[in-house]
Amino acid sequence: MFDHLTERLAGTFKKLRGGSVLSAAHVDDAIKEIRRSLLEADVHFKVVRDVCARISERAVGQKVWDSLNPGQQVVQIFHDELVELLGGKNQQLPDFAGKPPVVVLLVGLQGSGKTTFAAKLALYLKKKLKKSVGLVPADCQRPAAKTQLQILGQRIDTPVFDSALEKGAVAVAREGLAWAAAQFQDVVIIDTAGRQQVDDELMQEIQALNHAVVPGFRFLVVDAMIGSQGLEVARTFHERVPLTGLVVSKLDGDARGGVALSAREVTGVPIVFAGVGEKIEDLEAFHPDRMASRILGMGDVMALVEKARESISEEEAAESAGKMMSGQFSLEDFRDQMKRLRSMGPLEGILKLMPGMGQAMAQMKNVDADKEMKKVEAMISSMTRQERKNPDLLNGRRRLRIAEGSGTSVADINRFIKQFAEMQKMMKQMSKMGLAKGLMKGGLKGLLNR
Ligand SMILES: Nc1nc2c(ncn2[C@@H]2O[C@H](COP(=O)(O)OP(=O)(O)OP(=O)(O)O)[C@@H](O)[C@H]2O)c(=O)[nH]1
Ligand SMILES: [Mg+2]
Repeated sequence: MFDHLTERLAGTFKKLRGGSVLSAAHVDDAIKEIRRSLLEADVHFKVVRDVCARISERAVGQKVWDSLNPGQQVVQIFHDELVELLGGKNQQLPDFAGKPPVVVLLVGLQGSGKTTFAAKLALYLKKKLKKSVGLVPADCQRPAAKTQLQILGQRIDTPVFDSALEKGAVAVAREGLAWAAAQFQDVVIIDTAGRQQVDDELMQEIQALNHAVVPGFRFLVVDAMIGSQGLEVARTFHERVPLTGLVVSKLDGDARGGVALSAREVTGVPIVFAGVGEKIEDLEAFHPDRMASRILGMGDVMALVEKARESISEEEAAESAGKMMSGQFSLEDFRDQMKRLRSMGPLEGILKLMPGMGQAMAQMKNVDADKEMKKVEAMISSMTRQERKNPDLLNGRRRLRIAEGSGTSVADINRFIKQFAEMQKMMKQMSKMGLAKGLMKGGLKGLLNR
């Protein structure tokens, strides 16, 4: 998601340089690209207009900070603006507290991922919040929906109400609520029917449901692929049943996910969860900060750390993330990291998360990444310890020796060293932009201990 935007912005900001005050020309140049990219990412044009206006207002006339060039500064401003737009830095997940059973009503268009999310949420509530959960199929349009939920419920060992679908959604929901209360469940999740488009009949049904069961939480599930029409969908649902949260599903796909920005902006309610796959475990808390960083081509360092945590020890993960962020990442660290990466699974997915790699990947489309990695490993292994610590030592003679030792060419080595230097630079920039501080200040530790 957002990959194209990332590439586009990286290109633009490379062009922006110099000057001690941000000029309107600097900013305009960047904004033009940002506008185009956001539109291409399916962000609704009104949202695009607003955010671009906000950025230029904040940016023009600002003094360029000592450590940043104008391009980076516009990125920083845009980053902050995007984080705000997506919900701010300190967004918290709902606690699902209240007088039991707390009712969660799920609404959304057909195929948006409601039923899947019902099961995902149930699993999350059970595992993370230690709640007892009941599922109520109230989709009376499509009888198969009940079976679908029953199968999912069985898989996560969660009771599913045996709805009498012929009675209609409102009666089913009422009975389901009574059933959950009788079983002393903490939370009851009601899965509703979808429609291909927002139509009045559907809206009346969910309004009636809303009155009948008085949900504490009303979530709209939107498919990341819906495009800019997502804005209207979100607006309409929100007008009929005031939403308390948004869930964006299918963020694992190719969709650029601009709908996240649009729906959030038009409803003002937080995006709480992200669906990232078809499996019941594929649910994540929505992180505005992460998403914004990703948009700006900084890579998704947090996700990388999380992924790393699964396959390496916590100390190792913390250490290498710390080094990365402080810009003291040596070739030796890089080689160690690569070995670990290879044990983590499909390389492409991992590389996408690394700062600056989005662009590199685009150039690498036809390259066998695993073969390349082995080559790089061989190169690093043929260097002396000192060379690995300080690549500046690598003069022509040394490069020739390494090429011979690793079965590669001097050109290969030159290219790799250049790429590595760029990666290091990118990491340093990221840490300057404050990302490192936030990460190290508890963020990382908290993440690792979760
Ligand atoms: N890749 C991916 N697929 C998803 C995700 N969430 C749901 N799906 C798939 O999307 C399709 C529709 O999901 P459902 O949960 O049945 O959607 P729904 O909103 O309940 O659909 P209706 O009940 O027909 O309105 C299914 O094939 C799901 O496996 C996700 O986060 N990622
Ligand atoms: Mg369904």
